[in-house]
Amino acid sequence: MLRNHPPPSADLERLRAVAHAIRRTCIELATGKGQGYLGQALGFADVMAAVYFHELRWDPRDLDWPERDRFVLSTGHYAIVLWATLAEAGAIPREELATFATDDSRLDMSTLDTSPGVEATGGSLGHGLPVAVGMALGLRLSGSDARVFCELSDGECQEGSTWEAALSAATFGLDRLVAIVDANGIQADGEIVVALEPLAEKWRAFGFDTQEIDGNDMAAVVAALERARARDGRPKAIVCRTLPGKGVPRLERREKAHFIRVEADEWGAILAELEAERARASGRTAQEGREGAT
Ligand SMILES: Cc1ncc(C[n+]2csc(CCOP(=O)(O)OP(=O)(O)O)c2C)c(N)n1
Repeated sequence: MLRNHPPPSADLERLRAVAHAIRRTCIELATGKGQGYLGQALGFADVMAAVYFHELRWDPRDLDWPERDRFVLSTGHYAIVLWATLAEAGAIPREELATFATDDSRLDMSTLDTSPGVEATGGSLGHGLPVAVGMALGLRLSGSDARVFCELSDGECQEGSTWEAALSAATFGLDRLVAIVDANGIQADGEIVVALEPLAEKWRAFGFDTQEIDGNDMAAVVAALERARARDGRPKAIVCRTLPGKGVPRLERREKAHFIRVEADEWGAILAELEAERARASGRTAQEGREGAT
């Protein structure tokens, strides 16, 4: 029951299994279209699993529940990972995934105002944090204790509007606001073109209580989310270093991972690599557990 917040302790293995299922669905969705924004979705799947299955106060059966925490997906083109996450939680029917990116579907390549579980559309980059700041202020003014989580990309940290919103968040002491930056090191044509580093230092300088973590390490993601619960008058930022294509070695090595298009017969190999990697990672975790016990 996800309304009961927070669970007493993180079940990391369960969250890793959820992240794996999210990745598998993302690949299936991209396979159906022969292409998609898959690299960043695979990279961000661990964070999505931890946010939706551990941290967020929400009800998959009632996405408009007024007391829900808000999750703003600022990068609309990450939609595929949101659809996969919502389907995993039962918030959208799995059959509906078959409509992905077809005319009149609620589930498009980017978020729509008609899409389920979308607090704000995000196709035009740099708007998510400003909207999230407004939401956090509005919720506080109305006496709500709901929190606002805002995903944003490293590319969006090149937008002035992001930093204007950050200044406001700190000025207004929005400590129920958590900016989750997917620092995956890429933007449209490959590597980041306008220097961002040291990125965490920038968030700190703007008044955010900032953590910098490996966003593909489930234990680190859960610990950071839990630490970000502190009511200390400061907005929170979690800079997540993630690997585009995570979980599929041939995609992890790919130079251009922003938009992935492969030959029709390669999708099967991509899914097979995901399953093999998961088996390897589970084996490693079990081995570490045994060694830890001795
Ligand atoms: C304001 C705005 N400018 C440009 C674009 C076009 N655009 C879409 S995705 C993208 C790449 C941005 O990089 P990042 O946000 O880091 O995303 P990633 O490559 O990790 O998916 C760009 C420039 C846009 N959607 N909105």
